[in-house]
Amino acid sequence: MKRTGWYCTTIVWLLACTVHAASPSVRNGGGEDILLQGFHWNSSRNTPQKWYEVLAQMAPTIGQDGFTKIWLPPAWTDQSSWSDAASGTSGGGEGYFWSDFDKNSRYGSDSQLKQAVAALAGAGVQAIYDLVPNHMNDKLPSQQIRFPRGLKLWRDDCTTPIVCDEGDAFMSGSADLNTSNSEVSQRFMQEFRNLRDNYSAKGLRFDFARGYAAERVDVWMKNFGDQAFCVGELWKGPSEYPANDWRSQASWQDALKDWSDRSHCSVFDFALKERMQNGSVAEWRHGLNGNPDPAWRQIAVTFVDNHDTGYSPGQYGGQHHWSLADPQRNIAYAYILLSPGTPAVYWPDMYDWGRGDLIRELISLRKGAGIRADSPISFQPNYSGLVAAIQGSRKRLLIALDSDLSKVPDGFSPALFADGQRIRSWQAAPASSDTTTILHCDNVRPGLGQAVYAVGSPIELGAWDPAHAIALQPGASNRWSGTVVWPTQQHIEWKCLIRSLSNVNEVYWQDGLNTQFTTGAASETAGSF
Ligand code: 7SA
Ligand code: CA
Repeated sequence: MKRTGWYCTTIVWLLACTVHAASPSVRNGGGEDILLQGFHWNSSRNTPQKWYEVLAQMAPTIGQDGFTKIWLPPAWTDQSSWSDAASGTSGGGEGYFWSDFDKNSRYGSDSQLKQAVAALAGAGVQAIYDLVPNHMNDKLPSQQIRFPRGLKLWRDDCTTPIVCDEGDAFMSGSADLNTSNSEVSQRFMQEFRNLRDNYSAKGLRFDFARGYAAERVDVWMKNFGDQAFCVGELWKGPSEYPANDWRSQASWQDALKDWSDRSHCSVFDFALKERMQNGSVAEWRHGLNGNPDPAWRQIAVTFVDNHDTGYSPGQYGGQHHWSLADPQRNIAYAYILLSPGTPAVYWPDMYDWGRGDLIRELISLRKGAGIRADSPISFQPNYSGLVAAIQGSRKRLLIALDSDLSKVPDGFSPALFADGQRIRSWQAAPASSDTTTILHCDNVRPGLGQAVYAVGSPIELGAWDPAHAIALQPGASNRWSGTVVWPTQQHIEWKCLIRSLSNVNEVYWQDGLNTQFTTGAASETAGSF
């Protein structure tokens, strides 16, 4: 008996180990998704059709356009209405001030929701539900049924100095629920499973993620489906953290990665959004999706605008808290659809404002090249605008947005040109992983007002365009050096160049043959004047 017991214990132990599959590094859907935000701020006011009817009707188109997931508006009924004298706006009913889990909402009836989701599933588009666990309408008696007062189910059920909340308050906080309360958490998990089992929820969006603990989201996802897709809306800039919080001194990217590491969910790339709003096109490289580390790129859900930041068709033009200027929208969609991260397209850009053709072409180019959320991207700072090479599994893409790039390296053929040449892209055979090489130019003596550069066949060396050669740094005994990261096993040719600092066209070439080099074959290569 003893031995059997021992075997049994061992087997149980083994099963337990295998059954408890390790949490995924991040629940980002696998990295091949293209998301559609399936609503805008005024969709709940759509007439004559209810919004869910529009979605059911559009389902085949949405699938053919290449979307794999759709972010639905909050399904829980929202009977609120508010008006703001200051801004002269009013609203309510959009789902973010919900009062019950009842799915009969201003977007349509429970059965219309099910019909829409079934039609979308039939078109190969998975439903992502928008959840608002931070708060609910605290003004309606109906909420007393599920969340009675005085039982520490609400933020302000606890007195000072601490409130019953594990995150920020929505506005005054009187509507905040106490997500750390097991009663509240259980009710939410029961409803999340209901969405999964009866409403085909294949993934979740966590609204106002600043309002509760990231760890809570991980608990909820383990309960909903440990491998399912989830994305958090953490819209909180460094200046909004308390001075004693490390994130007040960190970057937008750092705070987003920290939240993702604790929730194991992807995050809307507000770091990229902030650069799109406040930086030049060249600075869009500083989004989470452009991070050198694939573990950072793969958690990003990139977007140009959403129902808060952007305009919306209909009353007041929506909310437009932080809208990207119209002339920048096409190149912004080119960037998010041809670069790492999981791109999310805002409904009106696709179906109301005439960008659908461009977006369809960009989606098909992305898919043809096999670009994924974690794909490598290398930015070429020696050009104006944004020039980058993205390594897809099937093609290597070269993109030039608002750039002065004029010479294209051998091996690249034209892919997509649009928006009056502001968007240009080429594609080449897929390249293998990157390698780092040190380039040296020896025996070189630049004059006053001159410097030393390397110019050569690959894009990293300006495709033989002296104006886009890369600058080298002076070292000992007339040696100038620089480092380049590029795909390995590439045959390249290059030369040293002396160029005037004030006139890119005043150049002195290293004479003789080009230096030939196969990247990765050695860690450095040298030319000499
Ligand atoms: O300003 C934009 C950016 O400019 C840049 O230059 C700045 C950025 O930092 C800066 O660098 O971004 C800031 O502003 C954002 C927008 O406010 C902030 C961001 O943190 C901040 O950095 O984003 C916050 O607000 C968004 C709307 C949230 C973000 O998660 C949050 O971080 N988005 C989501 C959350 C909600 C709420 O669930 C939704 O809000 C969004 O659609 C969703 O995407 O009984 C309670 C109560 C009382 O406490 C109030 O006093 C009373 O007035 C109720 C009443 N409140 C009403 C509100 O006044 C009214 O506006 C409420 C019941 O209804 C409305 O609230 C709407 C909200 O306006 C709307 O955006 C809410 C509920 O219907 O639904 C939406
Ligand atoms: Ca809260």
